[in-house]
Amino acid sequence: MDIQRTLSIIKPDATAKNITGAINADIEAHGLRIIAQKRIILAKNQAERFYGVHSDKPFFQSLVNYMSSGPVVVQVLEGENAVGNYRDIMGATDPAKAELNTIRQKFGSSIENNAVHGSDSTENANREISFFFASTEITG
Ligand code: IDP
Ligand code: MG
Repeated sequence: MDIQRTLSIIKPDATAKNITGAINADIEAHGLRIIAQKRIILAKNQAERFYGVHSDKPFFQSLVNYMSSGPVVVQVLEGENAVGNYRDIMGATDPAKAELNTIRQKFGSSIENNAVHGSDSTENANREISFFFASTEITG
């Protein structure tokens, strides 16, 4: 067993559609446990720092504007192989290319407005979890 934690974000397009519960149901149906969760609005400079790795990409400014355009739900997911498992449950970045029944295929609208974020490695998961949560806010 490799029990891991990963950071998930339900993005502004999904909170606008009022589908937080539907996404959470998918997460839980796949055996992941939501062990921390809060609904917040990201400041632009927070979104810039969070996505700093993409600062040289042509879509960076648009991504930052989008991520700070409305509420997001940040959450810590725990379970067997949580990082890779959640990436599988999410589907490809572009909803049009995502596997059937993945969260992005079902709920995403475009390559940018793609409903959810999930950490891409255990190292980034740790960094991203501590970006949003104090250890006292996480109950395993
Ligand atoms: P990921 O979320 O699947 O890990 P990344 O390449 O890390 O994908 O990109 C981060 C986020 O930036 C994506 O989830 C999406 O919201 C946005 N994004 C990625 N590629 C594009 C693009 O080509 N155009 C517009 N937005 C993009
Ligand atoms: Mg990524």
